[in-house]
Amino acid sequence: MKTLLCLWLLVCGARLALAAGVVHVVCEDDKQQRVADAVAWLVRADGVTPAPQPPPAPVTIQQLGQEFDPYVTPVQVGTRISFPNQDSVQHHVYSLSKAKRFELPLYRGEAREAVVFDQPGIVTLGCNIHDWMIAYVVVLPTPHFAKSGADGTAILSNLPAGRYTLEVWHPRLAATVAREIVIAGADAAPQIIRLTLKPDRRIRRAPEAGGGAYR
Ligand SMILES: [Cu+2]
Repeated sequence: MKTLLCLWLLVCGARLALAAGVVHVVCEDDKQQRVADAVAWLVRADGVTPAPQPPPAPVTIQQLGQEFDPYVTPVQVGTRISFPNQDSVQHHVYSLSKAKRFELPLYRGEAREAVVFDQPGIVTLGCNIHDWMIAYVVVLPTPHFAKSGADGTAILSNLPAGRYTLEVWHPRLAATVAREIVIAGADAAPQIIRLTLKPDRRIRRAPEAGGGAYR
């Protein structure tokens, strides 16, 4: 009987160790309203380098209706991003951020080249022609990341068991929010993250551009 119990514990333990964990990160503001466009990611607390990953899949940030779409794009370091312009007007996409400085001079349709985001950090995108156009690329040193949807939830999945630092960023946060979490099995407890957001200071879209209010 004792042997059977030991065997059962062993099997369960092995299954726990192999189980890929999932964490729901629920982002709320000070009024308990759900917050979209927050980026949540996990970094291993033990400093162990994750097993080599295949190169991250390329990503697209388009310009449509004289806005960037999507507004926030999290990627892993090394990701190649293309910036197709779907509008009839030309755009001039640039970044002055330390993590990636680049410029794609005036163009329509496909940009001349994709841009590789090779350093971690927050990259702010702008357009030289349209001051209201702004977007963010969050370049992360981990494959474990997700962005919150309209329900404020970012779902991190396929997580090996272990201790992690969970970090959350949003364009209107003064500083990244961090906490330690443990992934022990398939279902970790949801993480409710309270974000103290600064006022939205995005420039109003020029009236002659049409389309009314910016989103
Ligand atoms: Cu533009």
